[in-house]
Amino acid sequence: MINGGMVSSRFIQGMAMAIASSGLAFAALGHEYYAAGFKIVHPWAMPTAPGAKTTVAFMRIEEISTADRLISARSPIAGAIEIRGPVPVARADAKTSTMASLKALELPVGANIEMSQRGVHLLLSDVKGPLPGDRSYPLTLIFEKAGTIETMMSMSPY
Ligand SMILES: [Cu+2]
Repeated sequence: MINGGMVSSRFIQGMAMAIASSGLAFAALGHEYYAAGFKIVHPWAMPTAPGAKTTVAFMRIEEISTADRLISARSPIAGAIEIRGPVPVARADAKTSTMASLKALELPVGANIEMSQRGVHLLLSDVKGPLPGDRSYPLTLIFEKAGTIETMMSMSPY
């Protein structure tokens, strides 16, 4: 909550959405993990239906005080995890981008990274599913400097 307005409004929006979708008068706050040089907030993945082989995972990375790079991820529920993100495509008529596998996600000092479907996210393939929405699974994140961070990925955006 160090960023005042922006975080607060997102927080309130998140709370409102959680209350609207659950019918409950409270919401679980995002779980957090502290690494040397940054904080990881609420790793989560889309629940999957039976038969689905892929899903996507997201998190926020905040309070970055030491530049680092997310270089890989793994989980017992997925055969492989790729870091995906938009990369620019050179075209004569327009600037556009396409989704591609990234070697790493850069964590610049001072940045607040929010993974998203259209931005950077994790793509889990060969998923050992179905993955219902009321569970959590291990997600190991490997950073160049901070090393290996063990997290739990909830199957819910809240
Ligand atoms: Cu959480």
